[in-house]
Amino acid sequence: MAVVSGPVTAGQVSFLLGFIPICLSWIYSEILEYKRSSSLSKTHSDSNLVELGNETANKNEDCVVLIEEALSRSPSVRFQISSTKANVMRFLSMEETFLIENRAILKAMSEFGSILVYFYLCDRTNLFSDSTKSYNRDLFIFLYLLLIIASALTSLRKHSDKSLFSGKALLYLNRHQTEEWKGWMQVLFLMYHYFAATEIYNAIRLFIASYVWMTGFGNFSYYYTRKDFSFARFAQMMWRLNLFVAFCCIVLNNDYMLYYICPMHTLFTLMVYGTLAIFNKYNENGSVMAIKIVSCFLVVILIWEVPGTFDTLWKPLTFLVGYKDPSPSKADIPLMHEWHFRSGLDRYIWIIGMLYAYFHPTIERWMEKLEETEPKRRMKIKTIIVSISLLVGYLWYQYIYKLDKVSYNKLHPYTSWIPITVYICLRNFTQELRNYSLTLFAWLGKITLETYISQIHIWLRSNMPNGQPKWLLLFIPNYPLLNFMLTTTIYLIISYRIFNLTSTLRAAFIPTKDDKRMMQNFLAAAVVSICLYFVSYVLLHIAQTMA
Ligand SMILES: *[C@@H]1O[C@H](CO)[C@@H](O)[C@H](O)[C@H]1NC(C)=O
Ligand SMILES: *[C@H]1O[C@H](CO)[C@@H](O)[C@H](O)[C@H]1NC(C)=O
Repeated sequence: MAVVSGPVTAGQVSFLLGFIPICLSWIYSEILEYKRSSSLSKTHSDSNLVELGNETANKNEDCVVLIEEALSRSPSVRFQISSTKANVMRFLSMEETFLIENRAILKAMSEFGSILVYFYLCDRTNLFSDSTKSYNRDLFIFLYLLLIIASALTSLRKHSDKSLFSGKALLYLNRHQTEEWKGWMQVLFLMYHYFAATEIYNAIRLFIASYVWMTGFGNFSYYYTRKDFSFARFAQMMWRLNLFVAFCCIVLNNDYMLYYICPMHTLFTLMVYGTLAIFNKYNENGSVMAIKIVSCFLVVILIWEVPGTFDTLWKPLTFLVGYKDPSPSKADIPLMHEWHFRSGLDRYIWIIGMLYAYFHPTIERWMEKLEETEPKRRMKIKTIIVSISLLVGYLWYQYIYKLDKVSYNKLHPYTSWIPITVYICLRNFTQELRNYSLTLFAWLGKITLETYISQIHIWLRSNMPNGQPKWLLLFIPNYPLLNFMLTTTIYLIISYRIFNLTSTLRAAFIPTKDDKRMMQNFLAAAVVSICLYFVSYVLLHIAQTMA
């Protein structure tokens, strides 16, 4: 399949114009640091040894910690005090102390940029080749079971953390469980893409619904208990959800909607945030909460169920949520179709997630009481709950899951809560099941966003701007399984790096308690981007007229 890289865009040129100087100044800062430390070691060799020791110890720690430490340890705390504008000027004038102090940030930015360059090389050039997908049910199930067995043998962990609400033993959907849940769904989701396992389409719809359910559940719990509606917190959340995807869109010249999970989670996160932030003084009041939840349902009904509202409402944002599939068979589909379809499928489930989070303490108390009742009665109650769950699950499977794709999608928004509830009941009906989780899956669950975005370019291949990932990235021709292993390894390592880099850069650019500084950073970023874009635009124009 020939690659269509498309014309060079001003966005891509701006990226390069920003990336190259950052990379060079990082290298320069390392040289400066090297010189400084070697001149230091001549004078005080003893104290330097200690520092070296500290530094190697630090390397194993989280990057965020490293940067924060570096900031507080550095001789000048000027970085925090001096304004963003001053920092930009110091960078532009290549001030040596500034570069040395901010080595770690420059390094993180360079790595982030290099990963994007790697994305481009894999997806939009002929440097590597591609192959077609093929599905074999036997292999698919084999690989999945193999992973489950491997992770059960090596990473089954018992947790003994305390519950957030009661301080007693852990109950009901703790963090380990949600992350593990995300992880095993994500594995199936990714394998579904890799092997084109179209027969599990309905299950994939359900997994996405579960993620959205967790968005409602997790964010509601967070804002309800912490009551932190600060701008900084909000910006951090948006940064986490959208920083990497924004750069992918620029560098690979894609629409935001190609990565539909991101706009979807952003939208529903905003809705949860809005629900709780508006009149947040009254969140403790049960009837206010009831009104809020009912309004959520009404808003969703108004937007998605009343014909025409959706298009009218989103039309001004077409540049953001419009999507045009370049494949010829999809030429007639309206720009807004993808967004309507994707967001519509899970329009209710985030509210269900919020409801579950709201009643979480009640259910937890009830569970505690249940655990304290005498064993016979407890067994009876539990058996009844499990039997009902199994029966409901079976009925759902028989009458809804087995429908074909189109009829299933029609029912999905109204029924996806059923299997999710069944899963939650079964996943933790005994204390043992509750306390254990598979760490390997939980690890994968942490990086779902990154694995979701990266798969399109460095594991699969889309080969053209906005293209769906219909091909596989090929490093080792004629050895599909070895190739699968190699590309998967690189892909997972890179996804994990992106996860870490996003939080490193977040720590550097979004101060937690300084809104004024954050506004300055934001303005500076806007000014720098506009300048870069303008220069790139002019350069491209000149290049075109000369050609
Ligand atoms: C809120 O939802 C987003 C999107 O799913 C998620 O990334 C984030 O971790 C959630 N926040 C909390 C506090 O759970
Ligand atoms: C499922 O487990 C959670 C604890 O993980 C508990 O709170 C919930 O009530 C349990 N459900 C049933 C049906 O036992």
